[in-house]
Amino acid sequence: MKFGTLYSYWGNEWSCDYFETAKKIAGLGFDIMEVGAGHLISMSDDELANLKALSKDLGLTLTSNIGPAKDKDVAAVDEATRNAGIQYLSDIMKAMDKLDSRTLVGVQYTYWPNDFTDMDKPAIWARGVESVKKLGKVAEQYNIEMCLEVVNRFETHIMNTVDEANQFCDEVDNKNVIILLDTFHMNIEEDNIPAAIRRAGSRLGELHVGEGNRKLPGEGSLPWAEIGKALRDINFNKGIVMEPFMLMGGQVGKDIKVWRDLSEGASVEEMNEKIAASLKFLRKNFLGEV
Ligand SMILES: [Mn+2]
Repeated sequence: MKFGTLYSYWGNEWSCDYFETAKKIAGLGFDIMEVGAGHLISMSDDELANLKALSKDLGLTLTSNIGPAKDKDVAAVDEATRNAGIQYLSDIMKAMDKLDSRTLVGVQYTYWPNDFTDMDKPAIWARGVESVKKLGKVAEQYNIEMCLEVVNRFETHIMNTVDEANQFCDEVDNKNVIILLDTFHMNIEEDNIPAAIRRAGSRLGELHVGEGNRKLPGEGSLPWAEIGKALRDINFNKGIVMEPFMLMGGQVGKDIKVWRDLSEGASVEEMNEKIAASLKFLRKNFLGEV
């Protein structure tokens, strides 16, 4: 298993200096930096090549995370919107190839967050499957795994459980289209988190980790030792990526709905200490040392 974090831990906007952040993340002992996939298409070929080179030097793997906006919804009723979504995600995968980022995660089967104005789930689902079939071909071409993220009921009505994700992937039927599970979302929707991980099995392409309130693993009450046991049972050897959201304000605070300071006034040094302690905690639990 490799361990990583989303780039946005230290800020409250969906942006950062990836070069500085990569050094910080590697310095804390992580193996993976998860970047905002949407940022990649506005980076020049030189920037992508430089970030690729830096990440190789640091020993960091880069994964890419996307929740497309409504005007790029691959499951939209409107064909032009669906095509715009397919084009957008294809452009992202092209940029990921230049960066040598081989894992695309997020709500790629529709848009995020959903506003629940269209409640025809079967029709949205069917259009999503058709579009993701096309995207799967692009993913194959670039040797990328698309990991469809299962999110909770407040963010989408399309895919809330691992069983729905397995069904969706069965219908897409492409080995490059697999699943991302996230402990924060599973805590809301699944009966049993370790059992859900076992049901994803070899289709689990990445795991997002965070407590039920999106604080760092180890700061809450999710069953981390049992989650680690389930991961070892399925021989999981891919990315475990933290998505901690503790700071108020900005677009992140608004999108994630952080209405109080979950960091409890932590300084940058204390933020670094907290995430390093969480990484140590996760390695211990997931690698079976407890
Ligand atoms: Mn997530």
